[in-house]
Amino acid sequence: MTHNFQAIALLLIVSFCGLHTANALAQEVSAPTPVQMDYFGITTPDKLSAATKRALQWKHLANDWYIQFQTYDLKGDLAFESGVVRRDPSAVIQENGKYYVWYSRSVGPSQGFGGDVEIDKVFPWDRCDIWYATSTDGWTWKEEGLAVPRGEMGAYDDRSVFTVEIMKFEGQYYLCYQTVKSPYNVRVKNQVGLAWADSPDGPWTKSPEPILSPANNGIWKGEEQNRFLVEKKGDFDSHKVHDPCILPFKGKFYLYYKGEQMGEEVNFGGRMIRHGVAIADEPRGPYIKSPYNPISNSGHEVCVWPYNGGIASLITTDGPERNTIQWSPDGINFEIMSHLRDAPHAIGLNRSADNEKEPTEILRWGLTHQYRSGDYHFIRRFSSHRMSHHTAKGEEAAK
Ligand code: AAL
Repeated sequence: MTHNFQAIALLLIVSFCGLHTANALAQEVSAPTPVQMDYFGITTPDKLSAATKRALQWKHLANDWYIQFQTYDLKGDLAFESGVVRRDPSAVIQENGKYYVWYSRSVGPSQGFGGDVEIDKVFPWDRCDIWYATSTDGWTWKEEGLAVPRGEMGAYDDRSVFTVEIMKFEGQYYLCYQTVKSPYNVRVKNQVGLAWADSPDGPWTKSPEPILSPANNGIWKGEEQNRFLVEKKGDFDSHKVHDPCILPFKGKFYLYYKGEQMGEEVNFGGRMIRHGVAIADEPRGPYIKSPYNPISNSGHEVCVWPYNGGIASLITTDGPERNTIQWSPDGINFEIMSHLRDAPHAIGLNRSADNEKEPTEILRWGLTHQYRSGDYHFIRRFSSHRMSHHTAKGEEAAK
């Protein structure tokens, strides 16, 4: 008797939920037009699967933002070198008849956070300095040496300077990069520093203070070195501001960055990483964070470029919108323009490209990094090509 009652109750609940869901979905889409039926290959217009209902709501995305990537080894000093970490290449700029790139460089293996963080190297990007290299063809690189070293003991950048980007503006060169102050424990806050020079070969003058810091409104729970224990998470960038990239835009300077939050969570099968922007009237700042932050709900390393009066952004690695290219008319409100199969990480764009030629021209080639092991990372080259149709081998010739 009890069992019967439970079974009937369950049946009622299930059928109510089923009906409710089916009705809700049915109300969301109107009947497909004959053109839609042909395009989506719909057989029975009154029997639409959930996937077909979603497809009927797709925005039409033209194919001119869709690309596929290949990656290659570099030659010369940037080829993989045992015992040396080279990673997070900046954009490539062309000066004095050569390409220039800056990157994070450190030596030796990392020990992680299990030992004494005062002595150990906790990450491959810990105890880094910023080095640079030049090349005439973008394939064979000559390491030129140190560009920006870590600061002196007690400075905001005394532990590591890394993940650098380059901007040239009115004859001046600007490097913006991540900074960490010792001790590098799991709760340490990361900031952004800036250095400037009259020549890409330096000498570089460092800003005495960071130009960007994490939001100060998260609250750690207890004293334990545990970055997941919080009373309050705070803003999307309450823990770290990473991957800075400054673009001149609409008469101002837009500093795009990745935020990490105190008490970071995992969502949509990846880390909960988002991007923000801070805007200044002058290249050296002060940079004021946009009240619209975060400006992405996905992504990892920042990869942004000007296009058609707005800003384009390649979103990789984390979040529901990973592997998309997005575009925004105002540098803040981004819409998805294409979904990609995959994308290289930590891209250094070729800023000497004609970025207005087509949406993804700036991605025809550039630099990226790859992990050889947990300890050693090296810089590689990528290229991309547009794909607007798919043919089998020999299919074109057979026409
Ligand atoms: C990268 C970047 C930042 C992080 C680390 C080095 O992918 O997001 O630079 O700090 O990893």
